[in-house]
Amino acid sequence: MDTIIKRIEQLKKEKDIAILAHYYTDSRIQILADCVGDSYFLSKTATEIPQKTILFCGVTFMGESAKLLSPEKTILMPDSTADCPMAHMADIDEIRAVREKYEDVAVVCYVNSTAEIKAHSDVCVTSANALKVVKKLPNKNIYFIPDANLGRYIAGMIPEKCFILGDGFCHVHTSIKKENIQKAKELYPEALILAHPECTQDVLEIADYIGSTSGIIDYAGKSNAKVFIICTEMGILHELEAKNPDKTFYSVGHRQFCPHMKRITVEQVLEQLENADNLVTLDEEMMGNANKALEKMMVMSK
Ligand code: CIZ
Ligand code: SF4
Repeated sequence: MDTIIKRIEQLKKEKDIAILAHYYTDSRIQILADCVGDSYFLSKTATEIPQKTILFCGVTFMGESAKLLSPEKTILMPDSTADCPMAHMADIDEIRAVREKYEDVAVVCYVNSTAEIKAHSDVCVTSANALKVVKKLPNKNIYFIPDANLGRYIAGMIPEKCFILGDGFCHVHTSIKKENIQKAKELYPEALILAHPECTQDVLEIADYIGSTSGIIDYAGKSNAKVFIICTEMGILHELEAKNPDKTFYSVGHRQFCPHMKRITVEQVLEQLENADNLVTLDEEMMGNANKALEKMMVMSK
């Protein structure tokens, strides 16, 4: 493994390639990355760093978002089969049907979606800015896709709007069960429960804090509590433990890991640095439309 890591370091320098990795990737990937973060932060970082070529260790929709925000850069993916099922859980015909049925509707699309779905939406949101963006929309009706759990959570905080929810879900976050959290809480009564809004409603109801991956990391860092039950993908424990050596973090089930993110291996990272042949490419017209939805989000989330 040491020789592989040395070769990766050498190739990165030689070819001037930056490695970005999502919090949900294997900790071995996070260690060798130049930057680790959530999908939106990483896409923004891709626009800001000087390197013209980026190796994005994440699932397809994350690489697509990086390409949308940095069309002039080369975005490489270590594993073209690492794809997020939820990103596909919205249907273009269904979007058209909703637009026909409701006069005053905004199609709001969570960034965990394909570029094609983004291109058919009015505005994108992240879990961190969804509340702010949707509140500002002039429309009475909100078609929220693809994640029903995030949509329901946001809808609960904006009672003046009428939400039509998509039926997408993340199988990792929905596998986190309230009963298992309660069992963990019996063992560690002083623990705070920190949950991602992709979790089911009953889990969110018992959470002490609900937020994005970055939100959870910030909250745990600032909190006076010493023990936490973490209700999101367990790759985040790497960053939480590194930043808070005096605190303890528990996950609640063996299925709390994303098999798609975990497909990415150190060997694939090396292979992509050597061959640089798995590029993210997107149709120009689709890019233009998807970008409009992303740019609208940036303006509205200020
Ligand atoms: O569930 C995911 O894949 C998340 C939260 C991704 C991200 O960073 O937005
Ligand atoms: Fe998709 Fe869920 Fe994996 Fe995130 S954790 S990439 S939403 S399957």
